Amino acid sequence: MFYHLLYPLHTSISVFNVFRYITFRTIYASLTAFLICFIFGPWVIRRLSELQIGQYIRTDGPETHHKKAGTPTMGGTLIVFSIVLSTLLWCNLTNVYVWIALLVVVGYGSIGFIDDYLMLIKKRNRGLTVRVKFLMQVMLALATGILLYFIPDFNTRVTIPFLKTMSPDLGAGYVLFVVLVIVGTSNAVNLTDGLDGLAIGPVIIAAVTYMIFAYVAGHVKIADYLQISYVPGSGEVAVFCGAVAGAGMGFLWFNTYPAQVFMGDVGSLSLGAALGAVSVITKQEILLVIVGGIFVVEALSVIFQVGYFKVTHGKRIFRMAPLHHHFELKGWPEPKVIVRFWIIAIALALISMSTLKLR
Ligand code: 57M
Repeated sequence: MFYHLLYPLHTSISVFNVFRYITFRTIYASLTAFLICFIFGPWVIRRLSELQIGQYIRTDGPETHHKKAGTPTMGGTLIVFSIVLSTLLWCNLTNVYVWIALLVVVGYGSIGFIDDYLMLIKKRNRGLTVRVKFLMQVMLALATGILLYFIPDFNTRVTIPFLKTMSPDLGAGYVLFVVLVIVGTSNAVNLTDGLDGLAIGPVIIAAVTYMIFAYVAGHVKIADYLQISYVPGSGEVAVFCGAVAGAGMGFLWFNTYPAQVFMGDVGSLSLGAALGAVSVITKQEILLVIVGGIFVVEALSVIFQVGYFKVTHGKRIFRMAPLHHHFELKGWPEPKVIVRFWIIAIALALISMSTLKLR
C-alpha cells in the first residue's frame, strides 16, 4: 500500500524514492510485523485466557508438560494477522506471487483455526479428523500449484542444490510436486511445534534464508551472476518473508520458555505452508530439505517411530516421537533442547546459503 501511495510522490519529494526498493520495504515489513505482535500480544493473550482458549495437555506426554495445562493457545491468529497486514502495507500489490503467498497463509491458517476451534469446543486434544484436515490441505496446495503453473514466466523445472546443470522439468507434474512440498512442510512444522519456541525459531531462520533467496532469484543480474533460476517478480516475496520473520520474532517474545502462549495449528500449519510456498516460488524447492532440516528430521522421527512400532508390535526407536520428546525424556531440560535445535537450524541455513556459490 505504501508502495502505491507514497512512491509516486517521489517526483516532488525525492525521499519517497526509497519506497521503490525491495530491501527497504523488507526491513520495514519485518519491523511492522514484529511491532504488531509485540504490541497486541499481551491483549491477545488476555483475550485468549478470558475465552478459556487454553491448551489441553495429553496425559501420555512427558511429565514436564503437565504444568503447561491451560496455557492460552491459538496465538497463531496474531501471527497470521500481522503477516497479512504488514504484507499489504509494504508489498507491491500488483505482484501475483505476493497474493499466492497470502492465499497460502490465510488458507492454511483457516484450516488450523477450524481445527483448533473444534478441539477447544470439544475440549479434547483432537480437532478435525486427520482425513478431513489432510484433504483440505491437499485441495489448497493443488489450487496453489495450478495457479503457479499458469503464470507465463514461471517454469516447471526443479532446482537441485549443488548441481547447477541438473534441473529436471516436471511439466504438469510440477503441480503435484507443489502439493507435496506445501502439505509436507505444513505438517512437519506442526509436528515440530511441541516445545516453547521450538518451531518458531527455525521458522524465523528459514524465513530469513528464503528472504535472501527471493531477493536473489528476482534480480536478473544477481541471479545470472550466481547462475540460479531467475524468477521475474519473485523479489517481492522477500518483503513477505521479512513479514514472516518479523511476526515470528514478535510471537517468540511471548512463546519463549516458559511460554505465555502457544501458536496452535492456526500458526504451525500456516507458517509451514508459507515456507513451502516460498521455496516453490523462488525455485529453491529441494533446498527446503536443508533450510528446514529440523522440520524434516522431526517428521522422519515420527514416520520411523510409528512404522517401527507397528512392525515390531510395540518396540520403539526413540524414547518418544517427535524427536524433541526423546531428548526431554533423556533428561535434557526443555530450554537446552530448544536452543540446540535453533543452533542446528542456523548451521543448516548457512549450509543452504553456501549453495549460492557451491555448485
Ligand atoms: C501436534 N502438538 C503438541 C500447541 C501447538 C502421529 C503422532 C506422532 C502425532 C503427534 C502430534 O499430534 N503432533 C502434532 C503437536 C501440543 O501443542 C499444541 O499443538 C500446537 C501445534 N499443532 O501450538 O497448541 C503440545 O506441545 C507442547 N508445546 C509446548 N510449547 C509450545 O510452544 O510445550 C507446544 C507449543 C502442547 C504442549 O505440551 O500441549 C503435542 O505435542 O501434542 N503426536 C505426538 O506428538 C505424541 N507422540 C506419540 O504419541 N508418539 C508415540 C508414537 C509411537 C506415535 C511414541 O513415540 O511413543 C506426543 N504428544 C504429546 N505427548 N503431547 C506424545 C506425548
